[in-house]
Amino acid sequence: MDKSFILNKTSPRSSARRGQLLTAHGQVETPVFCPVGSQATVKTLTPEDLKSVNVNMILSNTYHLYLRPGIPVVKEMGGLHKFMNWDGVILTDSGGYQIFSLANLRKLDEGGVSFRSHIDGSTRYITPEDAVSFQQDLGSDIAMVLDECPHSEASENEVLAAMERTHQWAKRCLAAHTLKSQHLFAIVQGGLSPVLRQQSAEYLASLDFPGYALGGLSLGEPKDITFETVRHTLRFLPENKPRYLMGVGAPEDLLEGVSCGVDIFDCVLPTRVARNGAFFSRLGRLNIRNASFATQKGPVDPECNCYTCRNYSAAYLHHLFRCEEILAYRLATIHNIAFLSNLMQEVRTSIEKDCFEEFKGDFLTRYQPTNE
Ligand code: PRF
Repeated sequence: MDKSFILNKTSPRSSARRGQLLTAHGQVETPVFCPVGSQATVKTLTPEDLKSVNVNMILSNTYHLYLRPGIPVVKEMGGLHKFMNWDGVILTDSGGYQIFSLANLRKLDEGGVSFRSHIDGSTRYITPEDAVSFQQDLGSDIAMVLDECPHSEASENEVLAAMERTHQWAKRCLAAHTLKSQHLFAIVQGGLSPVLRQQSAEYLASLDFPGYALGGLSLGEPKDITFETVRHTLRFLPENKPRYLMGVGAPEDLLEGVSCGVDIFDCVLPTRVARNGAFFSRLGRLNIRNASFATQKGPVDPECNCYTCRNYSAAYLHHLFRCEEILAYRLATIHNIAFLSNLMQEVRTSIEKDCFEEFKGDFLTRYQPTNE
């Protein structure tokens, strides 16, 4: 698997790109949104559910699987695809970000990072070489380097130190990586500093990874700064390699990311908000718990053709949520993933037809974003 990406075309009036990701478990049409299955499951959905809404790539998390059930268990079960009965594409995050967001008592040194498990408090130590070896054992199609994502209030010196450590670790990850059927992607850091972002992108580009992620964004900074940073950083990354914006998944942000030239996105947002009763629609998020849905005979989203909207009234979904019935979470998740899958399909078609900018403009005219 030496080539990981075919770039078919770039939009004439923005940087939006249409491409294909090539992996050991098939081809993925880009731009693509990847649902998150941290614990080897996209919460409440089976692989058949995912396929029925045209999802063929998911993200899983090395950090979660390392703590439970443990990497050796997944390896013994024949790898992550077999373990979870998913024969589509799997991208695994390295654990870098999760150690910084979930684990306790982190301590970094040049060698790696020590932390206390958020599950049982046990002390662990992971090196960049471990992160690669774990992902090789999982057998994911795309693996990520171990990185340090500085927190949003970090000083310029802390952001610089995290970037330099991320560069050293990226080099070590690349040297440790031997699995030919897996692509190892680098992660650009550098906070919100244009100088550091350029430096990080140029350094990692010089190491010639098969793909590049933008980390350290969507951590609560204003949206215009996020996308200014994305646009700036992408100028220093190779055209012909896939670009992945980590942790972005609101519909309006996917459109902005695509227009900057991003090919891959992932986020827990659509599945997480579904379990709170928020249904995506072309007008924005609708909360099914709202009393206005109590006797609505039609579907929650009349413009949607997903399994949930074809078969269940808004009134029934409202009832399930009010009773905290388990089916509620599954039906809402199916809808939100179908919504994003359809949105990205329309994005791809519009890029092919040279009308992505019009599509984006029309979508944003109607869509009322939720501020979180
Ligand atoms: N690094 C890694 N995973 C991530 C991030 C990061 O910076 C982010 C930040 N938005 C989400 N997921 N390894």
